[in-house]
Order: sequence, then C-alpha cells, then structure tokens
Amino acid sequence: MKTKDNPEQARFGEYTNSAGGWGSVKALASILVQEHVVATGTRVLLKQNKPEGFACVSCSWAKPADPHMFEFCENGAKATAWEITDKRATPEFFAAHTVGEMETWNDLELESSGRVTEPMKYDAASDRYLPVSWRAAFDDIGAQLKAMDPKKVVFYASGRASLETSYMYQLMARMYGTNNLPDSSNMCHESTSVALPKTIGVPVGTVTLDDFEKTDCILFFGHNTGTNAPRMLHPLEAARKRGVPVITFNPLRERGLVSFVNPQSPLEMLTPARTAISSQYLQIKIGGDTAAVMGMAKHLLAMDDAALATGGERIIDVAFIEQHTEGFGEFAQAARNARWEEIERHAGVTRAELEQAAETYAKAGATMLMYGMGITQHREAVRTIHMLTNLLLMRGNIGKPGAGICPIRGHSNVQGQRTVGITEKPALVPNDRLRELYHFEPPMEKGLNTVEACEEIQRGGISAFFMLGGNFVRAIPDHDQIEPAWREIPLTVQVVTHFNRSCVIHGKTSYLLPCLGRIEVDRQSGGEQAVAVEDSTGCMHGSRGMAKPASEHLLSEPAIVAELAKRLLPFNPQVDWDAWVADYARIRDAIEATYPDIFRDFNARMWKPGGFPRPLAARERKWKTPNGRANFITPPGYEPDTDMPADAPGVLRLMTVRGDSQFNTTVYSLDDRFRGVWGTRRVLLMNRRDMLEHALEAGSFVTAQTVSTDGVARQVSRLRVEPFDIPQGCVMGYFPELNPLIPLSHHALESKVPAGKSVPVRLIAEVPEIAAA
Ligand SMILES: Nc1nc2c(c(=O)[nH]1)N[C@H]1C(S)=C(S)[C@@H](COP(=O)(O)OP(=O)(O)OC[C@H]3O[C@@H](n4cnc5c(=O)[nH]c(N)nc54)[C@H](O)[C@@H]3O)O[C@H]1N2
Ligand SMILES: Nc1nc2c(c(=O)[nH]1)N[C@H]1C(S)=C(S)[C@@H](COP(=O)(O)OP(=O)(O)OC[C@H]3O[C@@H](n4cnc5c(=O)[nH]c(N)nc54)[C@H](O)[C@@H]3O)O[C@H]1N2
Ligand SMILES: [Mo]
Repeated sequence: MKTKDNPEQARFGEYTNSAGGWGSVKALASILVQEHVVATGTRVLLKQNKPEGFACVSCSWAKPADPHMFEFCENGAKATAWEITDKRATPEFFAAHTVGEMETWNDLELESSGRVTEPMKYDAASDRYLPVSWRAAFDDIGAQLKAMDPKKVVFYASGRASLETSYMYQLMARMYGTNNLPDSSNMCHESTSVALPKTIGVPVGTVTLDDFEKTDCILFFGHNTGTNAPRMLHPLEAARKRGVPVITFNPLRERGLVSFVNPQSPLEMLTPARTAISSQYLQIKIGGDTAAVMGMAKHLLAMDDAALATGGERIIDVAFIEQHTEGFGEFAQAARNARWEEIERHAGVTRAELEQAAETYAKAGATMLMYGMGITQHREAVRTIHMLTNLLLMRGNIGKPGAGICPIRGHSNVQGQRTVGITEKPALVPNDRLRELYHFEPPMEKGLNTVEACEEIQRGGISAFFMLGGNFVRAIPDHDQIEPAWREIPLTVQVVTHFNRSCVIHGKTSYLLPCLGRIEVDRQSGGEQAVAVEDSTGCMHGSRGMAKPASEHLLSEPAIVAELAKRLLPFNPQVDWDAWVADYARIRDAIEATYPDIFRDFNARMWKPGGFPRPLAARERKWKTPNGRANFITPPGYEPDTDMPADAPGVLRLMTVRGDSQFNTTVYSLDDRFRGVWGTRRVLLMNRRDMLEHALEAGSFVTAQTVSTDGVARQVSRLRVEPFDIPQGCVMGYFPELNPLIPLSHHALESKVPAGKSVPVRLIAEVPEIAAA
C-alpha cells in the first residue's frame, strides 16, 4: 500500500458509479488484505451490529432489530479491519524510531505501525518511547495528578469509549475535583446540544429507524452519507423506492446522495439498477442554509396565504402552532420581509429551486430532517439549527410518526458519553444523585470545553492533559499555533489503540496506555464482559467483543480508569472500583441508579434487538423548554458566517471534510473514491470558473492562506488544485491536513464547535519548479 503522499503522482477522474455496489465489495476485500486479516476479518464481520455481536466502532448510525446478513458497510468493515489488524507497534518498533523521526510521518504512516502492545513512556534522553510497567505508569501518573490543581487538569474523551467507561471516567474526574471534561462532541454536534434544548427541549434527535418506514418526505442537509454513515443508505433507499422525495442541500454533489447500488442485494449487484437517492439536489453555497430555509419558509407562507384566500387546505399546521409553539408571529414576519435577492445571493441557489423544494415539502405528510457537520461546524451553526427546526415546526413535524429532526452523530458512542455525564457543564449533570450515591461534593463551576482547553493550553495554564482515546492534537484547529504550547504541558497521557500524531507531539512527560478495542474479547475476573453504547437515534445496544486481543499486555478501558482512580482519589467505601471492573453489570447498575428514567432495567434490556430507546419528551410533544412550548427562533440575519473579511475579492470559502478512506484522523488510504481522487490528500477541489479567475489549471499547485484579522499568518502549501462540481466561491479540502488554516477563534458562537467550514482563504499559485522539488 502507498503511504507517502505525493500529490504530483495522484490521479483524478469523475467517479460515475454509484455508492455501494461492486466498488464497495472491492474496497472491503482490499482492506482485509491490507491489514492481513482476511480469515478472521470475515468471521468477525458477520457479528458486526448483530444482536449478541459487537457494535461497529465506526459511525453511530442506528442498528436495526432485524439485521441483514452483512449488517455493515464498506467503511464499518475498514474500521473493523483497522482494529483487528495484525500489525503491531511493539517496543522493538519504538526502539527503531526516534520521535523526531516520526514527526515527519503523515497520519497514515503513523497509524500503519499498528496496535500499541505495551504501556510506553517518553524518554527525552533518547527521544524514544520506552516500555514501562503498568504499575509504574499508574503510580507515577497518579502521584503527579494528585500534586496538581484539578482545575488545571483536562480529561478529554473521544466518542468511542463505552457507556460504562465514560461513566467511570466522569465520576473519577468529578471526585478528583474538575468539570474539565471536553469530548469530541465539542468539535462535532455540540451545536445541536445547544440549539435543540431551546427549540424543542431535548439535546438529541427525535427520529428512530421506524420513522423511515412512515415518513413522506426527507430533507437532507450537510452530511456525506455514502462515506460517513453508509448504513443509512439502506433505509433511505427503501424510502425512495416507496416514492418518498429526498431533498438534499449540499454544496458538493456527493456520490452517495446521488445514487446507490445496494451491495446487500444480489439482484442490484448483477443489474445496473441504481436507486436515485435525491429527488432534488440544491447545490447551495457553503454557509447558505439559513437563507435557503428562509426562502422555503417564505414560499410556504405565500402558499398558505393563497390557500386562505381560496379556501384551500392550509399549508401551515395552524392547530399545532397554536397549541404547542411560541414565536411564530415574529418568525413569519421575518420570512415575509425577507427579500428574494438577498436569499438567492446568500443561498447560492435560485428562487425557483427553493420554491420547488417548498412545494414538495408542502405536499408531504410526515417529514424528517437530517443533518451533519455541514450544519454544525459553522460560526452560525446554532442559528442554522434553529432555522431547520422552524421549518419542521411550521408543518407540525416534531412528535409524530415519520417526522422529526435527526442530527447524524459521529463517533459510535459520542451521544452516549454525554448521556452518562461526560460534559464540562455542571448544569447537565445530576449532581444531587452523584452526591447521594457517592457521598462527595461534585465541583460546580463550569469546566473547559475543547476550544477553551486550547486557549488555556496556549496561555500555559494546563498542568496535565489526559486523553481517553482520540487524537486531540490532530483533530483541533490551528495546529501551528497550538502545537508549540502543547509541548510545554507538564504531563500528557493517552489511552490508545494506535500510535498517532498526539503521541508524537507530546507533553514534557508522556505516557501511552494501550487498551483493548471494543471488538476484542474483554475477560475480567468475573468472566467475559460486554459493554453498551447509544446510537444516533437514542437507542442503547449491548456489544460483546469476539476477536483475540492484539496483545496480552492490554488493559480494558474500565480497568485503566479504575487503576488510576484508585491512586488518584482518597478511599471511598461508596465506590468499589475493583468490583466494577470484575463485572461491568455493576457499572450499569450504577448508571441506572444515577439515571433511572433513561436506563431502567439496563442490564436486561441492553440485548434487545434494535436497542432500547431513551425516553424523549419531544417525541410525545412535551416540551422541556423554559416556557414549556416548542419555540420558533427568528435568525438575526444570514451573515456573516465568519468575522473575517470573507467577501473581499479573490477570497474563497473553504470547507474541510472527510474522504472515503478515513475515520477522522485515522487515514486508511490516500484515496477518496467517490470524489474521484486517488493517491493524495493534499488537494483542493474548486469550481472551474474560480480556477480560470485565479489563472489555475488542473494540476496547478497553490499555497492556501487564511484571510484572518488577528495578524497571525496561517498557511498550508503544496496543495494540488483540481476542478470539481462545487459552487463558485467555494473550495473543498481534507481534514485534518488543512486544520492549520482554521483559527481557533473561528468557532460556532454559542456552542464553540471549531468551524471547519466557511474558512475564508486566498490561494497563491506556486512556481512549478518549487512545487516539483
Ligand atoms: N467512514 C467514516 N465515517 C465517519 C467518520 C469518518 O471520518 N469516516 N467520522 C464520523 C464523525 S466523528 C462524524 S462527526 C461524521 C461526519 O460526517 P459528515 O457530517 O458527513 O462530515 P463531513 O465529512 O465534514 O462532511 C460534511 C458534509 O457537509 C457538506 N457541507 C459543507 N458545508 C456545508 C454547508 O454550509 N451547508 C450544507 N448544507 N452542507 C455543507 C459537505 O459537502 C459534506 O457533504 O461521520 C462519522 N462517520
Ligand atoms: N477541520 C476539521 N477538524 C475536525 C473536523 C472536521 O470536519 N474538520 N471534525 C471534528 C470531529 S466531528 C471530530 S468527532 C473530531 C475527532 O477527534 P477525535 O475523536 O479526537 O479523533 P479520532 O481521529 O476519531 O481518534 C482516532 C484515534 O483514536 C484511538 N482509538 C481508536 N479506537 C480506540 C478505542 O477503542 N479506545 C481508545 N482509547 N482509543 C481508540 C486511536 O489511537 C486513533 O488514533 O475531529 C474534529 N476536527
Ligand atoms: Mo464527529
């Protein structure tokens, strides 16, 4: 496999096949070969997302009660192969490479070293990671943390760790004395968690898999489903086959949202029958969603006026609005006042297109609205999510079968981590219950989220940074500004499966604690253990590992948290960490005792096929908002989506997205098949007219520079330019390679999610000789 990224040698071409189909089968076979796990991989994959099997470690999409024989997708299979790979980063591997040397490696090269097999500690004298015993590691980490001010210690979590681990982790942090519990959702759907409680009184989506069978219309915003939640293509395909319209809003023509061949269907595989996934595709401008939805709302009101005048059927659900909502009058006024020229300019699509979308929506009964990072990672993300909810509320589309809002979450348990207390906001924690159960005083001041933690690191105010999974240093924005400060942190500790960039850019003292993955057998003194996760639709699932652990030295994540907690915290007879680790059912009992409404009969119900749903008031039209009603929230305007000079001549709007062969910072290969990119990630996809205006040709090389106002120069050079079907003024590139371009201050206003989209950049053509050198 090619791991060096030479954009000069990359290939490009339009991928005209559908998502899924033989392309998927081929990609699946090649990842099993690449990770040397053809036989085990095939056996393991048959248990993926099955009752009594394991929950996929890739995305968080719902797992059906009656699974297909292969209830996984190409990308879920890649994530599985990556975890059960036979490649190992052993002490011999670490002896052979200095950390300085590995700094020059890309993400693919770093993680291709395989699974970390033993605990390691950084040795400055040799610039290498050296093996260390578990006991010595825990003793030293515990002693160092104990001597620190808990307010200066951060406990980060990436969204993969189970409900059990996450519960123990937040409890340990709080008993130690801090709410510094940022997690990956701070970079992801935190905008949802901030926006929805104000409008519909719940922090999560209201749609379940059942709703797909009952829906009459699907509105789809800013999510690349073919790559990032491919299993969702099955219910989408089924809905399309029933004639349900799917209206997509996305600047890019994403292959998976255009058409799909079901790789689970022998008939479709042998005949060229593809399902067209989108019935209408609106290629809006990056950041154009609020304006687009305002246009739809305006037309709905115009149609409603006409219906009123002619005695036709109303378009607006008047009874629902009167009985359940507040704020409609002001919102309707804003929509009536909105000017089409403004809407078209900001949305980047025509009035006719928006009217067509509104008419389809107006004709449909129950309607669902799905969205992803194309919405949440913007400066104005919270405003936009309010706007999406307004659109649903206008026609009473919350709290009835086949209708609702569906934020498509990222990591496989990111939603669940929040549910069991991983949050920096004490108001979201059942502190009374914790006090009662564990006889301690939980810290009440707000902790640091991701952006605030980065700010504090830059100020030199963080003594230790503990990472439960993930690749924090690589996932955050503004690498060139933050990495130097990160290296000054006295202690960094990473619970990992794979070696990654956050191991290379490390604190003064640095430990790597290798853990079992979810697919591996987890044997404790009480026998083989299972864990649970919450999917994107609020359903909880059991998950039992089945693969042989990558090394005999690995500990489970609950065991790692417990060992640390025992050293860090004074003895507390209310928490028997060892008993919890011996039998995870006891952790689930503790979770149930803390959250009795959500986790009733947790141990019994976790194996229910399809998972058990958490109760959600909004599904029953009960509104847990401050005023007890569902709220229309009128956006203050459409712009700006940045506080930087985005509209200056020559400035383009950059979005940083995932390719088809990565899971966040884990890069499986350098290809992005659906977008027709083979062999590089150092690329910018542009509109042809923008290329002409910039005097660039396909294959030209540029340096991208952020147009910021803070006086800091941010740039990434040696990026290859290629034409793509993307609106003028917009440009696409890959996360995390382009993260140095994103100022830390460019984040969603209320939720502080770093804004990976709508980054204003200028492109400077590189002289060919230099680029080739
Ligand atoms: N295979 C695989 N699966 C994954 C992941 C992975 O890396 N690989 N990551 C997981 C995680 S943590 C997450 S959060 C999800 C992420 O899944 P996505 O939400 O799909 O994330 P992105 O890759 O950022 O893609 C953003 C999409 O929004 C569109 N977009 C960008 N800007 C705008 C805009 O202003 N408006 C609109 N309407 N659309 C816009 C882009 O064209 C793109 O289609 O996937 C999860 N699943
Ligand atoms: N510019 C830009 N930046 C972004 C985004 C974007 O779209 N654009 N997306 C953001 C989003 S949505 C997210 S969620 C973040 C992702 O941020 P993170 O969640 O921090 O990063 P990941 O890349 O998912 O983490 C990968 C690492 O997790 C570890 N790992 C894998 N499995 C396990 C396990 O079972 N246990 C443990 N302990 N470790 C494990 C491996 O060592 C692997 O290297 O990035 C964010 N950053
Ligand atoms: Mo995410």
